[in-house]
Amino acid sequence: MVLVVSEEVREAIDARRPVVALESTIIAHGLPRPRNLQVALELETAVRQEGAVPATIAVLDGHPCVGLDKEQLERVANEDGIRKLGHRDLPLAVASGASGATTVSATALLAALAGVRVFATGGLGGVHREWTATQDESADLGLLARTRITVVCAGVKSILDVPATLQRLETLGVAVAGYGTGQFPGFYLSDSGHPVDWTLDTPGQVADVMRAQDALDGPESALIVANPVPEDEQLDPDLHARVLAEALHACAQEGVTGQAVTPFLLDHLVRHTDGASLSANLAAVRGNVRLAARIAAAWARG
Ligand code: PSU
Ligand code: MN
Repeated sequence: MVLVVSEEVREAIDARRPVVALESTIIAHGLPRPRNLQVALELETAVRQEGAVPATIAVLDGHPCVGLDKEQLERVANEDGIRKLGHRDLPLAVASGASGATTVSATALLAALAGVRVFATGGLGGVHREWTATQDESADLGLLARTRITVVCAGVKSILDVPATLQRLETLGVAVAGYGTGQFPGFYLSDSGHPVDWTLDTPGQVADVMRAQDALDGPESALIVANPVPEDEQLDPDLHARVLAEALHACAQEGVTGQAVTPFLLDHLVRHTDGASLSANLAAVRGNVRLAARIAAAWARG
């Protein structure tokens, strides 16, 4: 097996103790330095406070690592030229000895291979606006359609076409439930304005759905637990609408495409909201990480 699983994570998996996978693209490409390293450490601490073991995932020198020590986290946060790796990039990075941060798609795949069932992130990738022209749909969606993982997120990034993304998830057969809400969350915003068909209210209920997924023995698809950022920590909706429109305009003007689109838009929002988008993003991720740890505990209790 090419995976390098840290001793702590390996022991927790073997003993069926709760483990939460964390992605690294948000650290390397989604948050500004030096805040990104503090956040990476803070998220790991939050998982531990809830009684679970954090397993941050990245590829270092061609090794897909599940569970990073502090030095490895520092590399992800600070190394210049660290790549952004979707799942399709993994064999290329492994064979060439490259280092890169893993997106939701690559993290979910590596977590599932390692035997980690619960994963927390900020917002999923999805269908971009103007997708009919650009064909830009995050590989996150296709991967979640064929990977048995539970991903806790604050919905999909609001820079995307949210209704088109929800439709794609339906078409792909990926289960989606709001956590404590009948509305799909809007990443920086508590409510995207679009409803969900299912609501779950406790970690135990989420674990029951995971067990039902396994019992049904259907396609190896994921479960998305959409957990809203608390309303008092969300980005002001008017500010969000205004700055997002500017960001999308700037992205088109500068001809940004492909993998660079998401980091460009997130960075634009941080700089033009005086950091308010960063605060909302962090509040969302923190809440997701804590909920994921509680779900992992309910799952481990069997
Ligand atoms: N959530 C965040 N910040 C991020 C991302 C998610 O709060 O930076 C990353 C995730 O790794 C996600 C990726 O998989 O953005 C999507 O990128 P793309 O649209 O290029 O697939
Ligand atoms: Mn994309």
